[in-house]
Amino acid sequence: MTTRDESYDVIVIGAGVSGMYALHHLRGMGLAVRVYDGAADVGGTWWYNRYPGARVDGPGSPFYCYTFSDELMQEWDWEETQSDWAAVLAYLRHVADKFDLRRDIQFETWVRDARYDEAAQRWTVETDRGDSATAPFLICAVGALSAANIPNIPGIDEFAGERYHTGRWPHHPVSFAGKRVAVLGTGSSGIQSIPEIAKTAAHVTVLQRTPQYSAPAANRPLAPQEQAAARADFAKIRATMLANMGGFPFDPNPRASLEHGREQRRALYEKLWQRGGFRFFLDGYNDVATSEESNAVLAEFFRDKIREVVRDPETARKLLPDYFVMTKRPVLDDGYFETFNRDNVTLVDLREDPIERFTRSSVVTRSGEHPIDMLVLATGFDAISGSMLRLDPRGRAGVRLKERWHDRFHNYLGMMIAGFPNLFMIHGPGSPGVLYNMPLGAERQMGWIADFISHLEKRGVGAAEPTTESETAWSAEVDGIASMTLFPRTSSWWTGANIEGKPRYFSTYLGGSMYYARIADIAAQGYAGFSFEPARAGGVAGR
Ligand code: N01
Repeated sequence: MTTRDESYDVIVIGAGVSGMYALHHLRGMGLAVRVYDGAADVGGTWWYNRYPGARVDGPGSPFYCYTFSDELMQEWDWEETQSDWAAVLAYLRHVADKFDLRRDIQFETWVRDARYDEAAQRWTVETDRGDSATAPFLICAVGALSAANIPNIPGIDEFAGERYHTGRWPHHPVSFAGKRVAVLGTGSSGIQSIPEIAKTAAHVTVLQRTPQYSAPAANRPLAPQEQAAARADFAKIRATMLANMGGFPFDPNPRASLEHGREQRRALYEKLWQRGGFRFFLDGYNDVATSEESNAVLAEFFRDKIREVVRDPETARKLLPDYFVMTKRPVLDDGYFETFNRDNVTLVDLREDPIERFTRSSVVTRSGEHPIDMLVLATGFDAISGSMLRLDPRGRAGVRLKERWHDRFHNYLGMMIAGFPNLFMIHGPGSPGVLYNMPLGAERQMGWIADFISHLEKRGVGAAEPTTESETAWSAEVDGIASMTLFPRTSSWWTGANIEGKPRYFSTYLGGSMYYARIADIAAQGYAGFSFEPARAGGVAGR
């Protein structure tokens, strides 16, 4: 075990998409940066989520990537429209090689403590390897979907068969052949993995608490001319991405549902369904997430599709969702509903037939016992705030983040927290995070953070943090935007409903690209809403 005690300008926690970019950007400013990550290599979420069927399930390649380097864009070939985890990880490894990132990243190292020293105006982190390091700035690139949710169900730890969580999938091959597998959870991860598992398993028992609106992923090879067109036009495409609400390369959809009658709407949905992909959710009508009536037409369209595909009417009935479409994270699938027509797949609706307990070799629901050899937990994450709370940094006066966030994830601009000076979050609560193109969002937030650090350096500021008043105003803005939509009205991981005891509110900034105009404006006002403390010794970066 190595023991070091070192000082840097910036410490970054996490070497996923955000942390890798943070390192590259800060290094370009001449700052000394140390990155820590618990995994053995770069990739973050893509390092861990390697379950069968794991693919990009948003608007896909070639736009789920960094945009900061034209050379990178020109040289990397994507093979499919919905890249699988291995392809995304290969890309991220290439980025690490190209920009020589690994020399400043310490892998297989878990940061177990981060605390602020008010006198020194520095953060100190301690790792499970016995290292400690200090820096005036701490950037938490800890992932919005990183802290696995392991349900607390009686007997679950007594189950003696193989057990895997999709977000912690093992690196050794997992065989389903001849096995009776139960999959708990039907979010994106469950819906991507169930059809794959069913191909070879002896039997799959799908344990569903909430049915999903899932659209065809329509993954296909990316034609060389599509890739070439994206490269040739990348500057223009990037400008479109920056302007788009979700950070994607499309123009805004101007069509409101009022323009069309019910049958016309269904005809448009049918056309979009045949094309498939994430744009199914975006290219119909722009008021689906705000108008109950518009939403209801799309919901019924989905339910009809499920009834058409699933042959057993009782199974189809259990698969019909009954909440507003899009108010849980939209899901894409490759033959999910068709899987229920296989003889080796059974659906258990946990709302009618709840789990009572696990035994060494089975899951017992109210209606009886289901013998199983393997349990796949596709139960998601303590999302958005969970990985920050797992880190649980200590700010001024040793106050823990868990105390500060016991009722709400108080923050300003989704990046900073009162009482935790010079600590920045990427994709934290209060930012567009999970509702924005995440690599692009990481670049844009990091650009703002870097400018802020330069500003502090130039002015001899030692500690900067938001005022609690500006946090309150930001909370009101986040809530105000969410309340104009149907999103907060559904129980989802977006609202914290999947984790017992978690504050229940829609914590993501739903204004999309508007957010970047807001934070630029705050910067232009001389960083309004922050309080500043002069540097005590050696300047802010201690250099
Ligand atoms: O997790 P989820 P996920 N008893 O929280 C159920 C992104 N992603 O890993 O809906 C019974 O969505 C839970 O039920 P309910 C994407 O943003 C991206 O699938 O809470 N059931 C739900 O069905 C996605 O949205 C990609 O009632 C329990 C499921 O488990 C996000 O990650 C791929 C339960 C969890 O679904 C999370 O997706 C995959 C319990 N105690 C994911 N606890 C790509 O782009 C939970 N559930 C590649």
